[in-house]
Amino acid sequence: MLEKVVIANRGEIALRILRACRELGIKTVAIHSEADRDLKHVRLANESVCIGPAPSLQSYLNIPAIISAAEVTDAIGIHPGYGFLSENADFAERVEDSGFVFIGPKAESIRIMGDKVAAIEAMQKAGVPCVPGSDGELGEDGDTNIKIARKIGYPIIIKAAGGGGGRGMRVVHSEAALLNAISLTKAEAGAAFNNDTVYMEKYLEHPRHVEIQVLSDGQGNAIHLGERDCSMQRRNQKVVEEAPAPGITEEQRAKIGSVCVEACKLINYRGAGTFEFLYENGEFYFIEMNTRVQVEHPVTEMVTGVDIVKEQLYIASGHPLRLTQEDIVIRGHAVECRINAEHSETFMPSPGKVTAYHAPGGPGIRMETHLYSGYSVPPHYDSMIGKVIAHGDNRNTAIARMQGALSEIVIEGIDTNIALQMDIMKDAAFQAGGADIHYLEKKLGLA
Ligand code: MV4
Repeated sequence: MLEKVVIANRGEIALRILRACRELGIKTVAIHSEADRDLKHVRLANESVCIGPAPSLQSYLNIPAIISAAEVTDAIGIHPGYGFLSENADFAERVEDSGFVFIGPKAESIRIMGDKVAAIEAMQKAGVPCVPGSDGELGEDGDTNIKIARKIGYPIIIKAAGGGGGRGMRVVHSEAALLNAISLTKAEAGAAFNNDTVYMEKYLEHPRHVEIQVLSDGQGNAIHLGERDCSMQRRNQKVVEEAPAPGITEEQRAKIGSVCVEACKLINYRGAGTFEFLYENGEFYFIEMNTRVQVEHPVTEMVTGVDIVKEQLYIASGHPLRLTQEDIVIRGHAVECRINAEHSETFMPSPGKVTAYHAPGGPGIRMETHLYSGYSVPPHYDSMIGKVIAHGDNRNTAIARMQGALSEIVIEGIDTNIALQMDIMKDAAFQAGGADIHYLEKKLGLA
């Protein structure tokens, strides 16, 4: 097992990683920016290293500073968490080249999955169902692209190969708009990702976002931990996630799960990963693979009893997978509400001093946050300050427990989205289950 790990992240996920390391007897090094000296995990870590000023580019994205921190503390591994450098193949490569263990996939896997055209090609080869599309990048010839779009059928969506997470996409409803849309999307992709490669897919108009969690040891063993429904989102930011996905049957779960497991074995994937699907009319369509632990991993942990971060650490230390597919049984239902420091109407970030904080509790309630009374939320980073997760024997119990937990939380001194979360929990469409990815934006009047 890894003796000492650098936690190359901040906030709630840094605390989550620290807790998993602590449980395994792994020493922890908290790297932090000058603005994050007072983060909870920095106080709890065995060692801490200030790696630079507040701006992310000079701290959490500063590769030499992070690797230097690992050197001066004589660490063995580096855990990137999510966001920041977690899906940066160059970082993974430089970590490994510097003699440290990158707690995640091999750089090559990150690189392939970061190129959405290569990712889709790899998945098609592995028999993973994908969205009907251009089967590769679009060329320069307009007539060819018009023919491809005709074959797919409008509406289509043009996507940047270097994009993902909603960046660099454009929906096209008619042939007349196609060629201009392609050149616009290419120009935007070139500017944003330094890669103007684009591809085309059939645009699914009312899909749900259902994703499959996998664990794969890179030694031939892989399992899936079921699915999560992440359709409650606003501007490509997930707001509520849940497991299992309402309405997905055991048979569907076993089928799509085993397809993802076989794909992991084929590409020799190492670590935790998530296959992102659009789900519409009973069918799954692969769109992207995430090569990191995700914000919403706790809902899967609550229904399977698996500690995903601990499994990441075991896999990174070279252990073959400790779990078999037979070990994975989905029990009950879990819902996660993300808690953001944001204004309830404008959604503008609301940093500042938390003058009072009281955690929720009770059966099935889990609060993942680095907040404490007196902590000041800095303005430099993402506005998510925590997640409430509620587990119950069934979905209704999980929701009822979530409503209770949301009513107990006290966060004074800053604005939060707790009122919005309460509103969603009592929304009829949410309670019915199976709302599509556009539902919340329509409810908020953004569509
Ligand atoms: C799509 C789609 C509809 N049809 N692809 C958004 C981010 C990235 N995960 C891909 N996304 C989408 N791809 C096809 N062919 C709709 C979306 C989409 C979306 C997907 C999942 C969750 C939220 C979303 C919000 C807007 C658009």
